[in-house]
This record gives sequence, C-alpha cells and structure tokens, in this order.
Amino acid sequence: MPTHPQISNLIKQEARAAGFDLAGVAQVRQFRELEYFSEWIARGYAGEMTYLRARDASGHLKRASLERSMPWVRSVVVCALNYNAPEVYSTAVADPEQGWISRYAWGQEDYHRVVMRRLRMVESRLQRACRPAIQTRCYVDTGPLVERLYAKYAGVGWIGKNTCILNQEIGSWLFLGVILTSLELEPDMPAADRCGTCTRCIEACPTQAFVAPYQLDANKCISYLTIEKRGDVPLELRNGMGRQVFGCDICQDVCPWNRKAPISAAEEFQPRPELVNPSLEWLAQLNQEEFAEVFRRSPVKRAKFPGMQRNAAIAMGNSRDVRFIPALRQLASHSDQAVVSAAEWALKKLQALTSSAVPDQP
Ligand code: B12
Ligand code: SF4
Ligand code: SF4
Repeated sequence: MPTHPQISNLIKQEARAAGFDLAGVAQVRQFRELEYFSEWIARGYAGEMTYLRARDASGHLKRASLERSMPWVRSVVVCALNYNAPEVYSTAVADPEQGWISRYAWGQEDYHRVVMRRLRMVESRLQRACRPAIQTRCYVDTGPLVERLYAKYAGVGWIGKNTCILNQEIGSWLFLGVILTSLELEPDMPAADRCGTCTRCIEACPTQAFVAPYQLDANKCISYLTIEKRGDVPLELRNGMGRQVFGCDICQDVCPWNRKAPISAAEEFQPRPELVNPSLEWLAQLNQEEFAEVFRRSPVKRAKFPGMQRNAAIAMGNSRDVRFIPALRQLASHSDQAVVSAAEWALKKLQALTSSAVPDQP
C-alpha cells in the first residue's frame, strides 16, 4: 500500500481527473465552530428543516460531532465543483415580467447526482490503492456533518460572512461533496479568512437574514423560504422576496470574490436558457405534469409544484406589473391554501396600484 502522503496526492490527482476543481483533506476533530452549530439549532435558526436536528440514541445532535456519530472516520476528503455559468447576476436584472431561479439550478442535471458520480470515481480509485481494504462513505448534503466546516479545514476555502465557502481563485459558486474514510491522512492547512472589513453580503440581503456576520437565520432566508418552507410564507417577508422563485443568489452576487469567478467546465451545468431569469407567466401556468417534466432532473423539484406556484404568485405581487392580475385570479382559486394566500396578497398589491393611478384627464 502506498504511504499516506502518496495517497493524499493520489486523491487530489484523482479528484482533478474526475472533474473536481478543488480537493483537500481535513482531520476529524471537535472543531470549535461546531459549538456554533449546536447554538444555531438551539436558537431555532434551522426553521422546519428537522433533518438538521436529528439526534443519536443519547440525545446528541448527529451533525455536531462526526467523532460521535461515525467513530470509524479518521479523515474527510472534501471535493468542490464549480457551477458558475456565463450569465448575468440576479442583481443586474430588472425586467418585472421575469423571476429568478438560483444559479445552482440552471443546469441539465441535479447537482447531487453530478457531484456524487464524481465522488464515486475518486472513492473507487482510493479503494483500489489501499490494501488492506479501508472503509469509505460518500455524501452530498445528507451526511452527519457540516460540510462547509470540513471544507474550511481541508483548505478548500474560508467560510465567508455570508456563511458560504469562498475560494480565493474560484469564488463561491461551488458545490461540495465529501468522502469519509477510515484512513488517517495528512490534513491540509485551513484557508485564511479574506473577508476583511467587507460587509456587502450582509447589507445586500433583502430580508435581513444575517443576525451577525457568519450567522444566518434560515427562517428569514429566501433560499429557505422558496425551497424548504412548506405552507404560508410569513407576511412580513414577502416584500423582501422580490421576484426570487427558487433559491437566492444575492449575498454571493455582491461578493467581490465572485467578480472574476471562472466559468464551470462541467457539461452538466451548461445552463438551460429557459431557466435563466425565467418568465413568471410561464412558471405560473405550468400544470403539475408539465412541472414534473420540466424539472425532472433538476433540484427545483424539491420546492414541489404548489411551492413553485406560491413563489411565482409572490413574485408577481412584487413585480408591480398589473398584467399579472388575470393569472393571479386563477391562482387565487387553487386547491392549496398557501397558493391562495400568496395569490390574494399579490392581487391586493397590484390592485392597489391600479386604484391609486391618476385617471387620464377627459
Ligand atoms: C441547511 C442548508 C441550507 C439552509 C441553511 C443555510 C445555512 N447557512 O446554514 C438554506 C436552505 C438557507 C441553504 C441555502 C443555501 N445553500 Co445550502 N445547505 C444546507 C446544508 C444541507 C446544511 C448546512 C448547515 O449545516 N447549516 C448549519 C449552519 C450552522 O452552518 P453554517 O451556516 O455553515 O455555520 C458554520 C459557520 O458559519 C460557523 N459559524 C456559525 N456561527 C458563527 C459565528 C462566528 C462568530 C464564527 C466565527 C463562525 C460561525 O460555524 C458553523 C459550523 O458549525 C448544506 C450541506 C451540508 N450537509 O453541510 C448545504 C450547503 C451549505 N448549501 C449550499 C448552497 C449552494 C446553498 C445556496 C447558495 C443555494 C441557493 N443559491 O439558494 C444558499 C446559500 C445561502 C447562505 N448564505 O448560506 C452549499 C454551499 C456551497 C458553498 N460554496 O458554501 C452546501 C454545502 C451544499 C453542497 N453540498 O454543496 N442551505
Ligand atoms: S441567500 Fe438571499 S436571503 Fe439568504 S442570506 Fe443570502 S441574500 Fe439573504
Ligand atoms: S461580500 Fe464581503 S463579507 Fe460577504 S462573503 Fe464576500 S468578501 Fe466576505
């Protein structure tokens, strides 16, 4: 079996060969930032994302300690894949008829599959290089760990004030995937924080979701509201949602480290033109079968059909475009209560615009 430094090099080579842009190795430790995770959960910032609150038989939060939840794991290989596309940022578009689907969901295939396929390539190469056999496990999102924290300690990037992983050369349009291994590998150096005195992301957030730098209250985050939150969107947050219908890119669009972000080389992330700044009318009139077909291989399906209609109704209300009134009247007779509530709220906003308009002089 090759020595451990040789294996670390092999992993990085294989990660490159599999199409990843970055890879590094982190040790398993009770990093100080894990206390923030437990605090974050205790304060209710996870909202209705109950899977983040999963506990083991002794009542400990599973994601707060990999040492406890998977004691066989010695090292975490963190791989990152750039998903940036050569298209505008959400902060640069203004057409009231169009909504915004987050950059990460424009591609031809769901990122979970794209990242997992590449992780498996690296994993099988690692398995072949190691005798006696080692234990490994791959995860994209679903493992009992805070991926961004391990990405920091694997040197992939620093955790920015917007809580995203940022790399000095690539920026933050990155997906993460991890390979947990029973092998004790030489860890990389953690990346240094390069946010400095900048606070652009915090100031730009339209719903004031950052309670402090590095701390996000998911309950207020548009990404959470449009993707994870079921039922009604709280009234006080609807105006701030603007025309976002799936996810939100604002705190990354304004980040200076994304100004020169390179374009992804991954074919699977070539953008589908109809999803970039999409027509709100088109989204609102899709029926259930069409929604399922259009988003069959896309992360957008996580929002579910009524969720997308609810989001489109709120976006139309925020558009100030009274031509949406007939479409909203239709949504107001929907069978889903949250869609009705959103459509009635939006109708009120647009109707107020028509009644306050000064009539033409005879
Ligand atoms: C739940 C979740 C969400 C939630 C909550 C987000 C959040 N900030 O926690 C919601 C739905 C809002 C969300 C949104 C997004 N997500 Co998300 N999400 C996750 C998931 C599944 C878990 C994250 C988690 O554990 N959060 C818990 C909190 C506590 O963690 P944290 O904010 O990272 O906190 C750490 C630090 O900030 C620090 N910290 C906390 N407080 C303090 C205080 C101080 C003083 C200091 C110094 C540090 C510090 O310690 C914490 C770790 O213990 C991960 C995948 C995974 N398994 O890890 C993907 C993940 C983080 N998401 C991802 C993406 C792409 C997004 C979006 C960009 C999607 C979009 N465009 O809409 C947005 C970004 C919004 C944002 N600014 O974070 C990527 C991130 C890639 C990157 N470059 O960072 C991940 C890794 C998925 C993946 N596999 O690629 N997401
Ligand atoms: S994703 Fe949007 S709503 Fe969420 S924190 Fe960033 S700017 Fe705020
Ligand atoms: S906008 Fe500024 S503070 Fe926010 S993540 Fe980027 S560099 Fe850091």
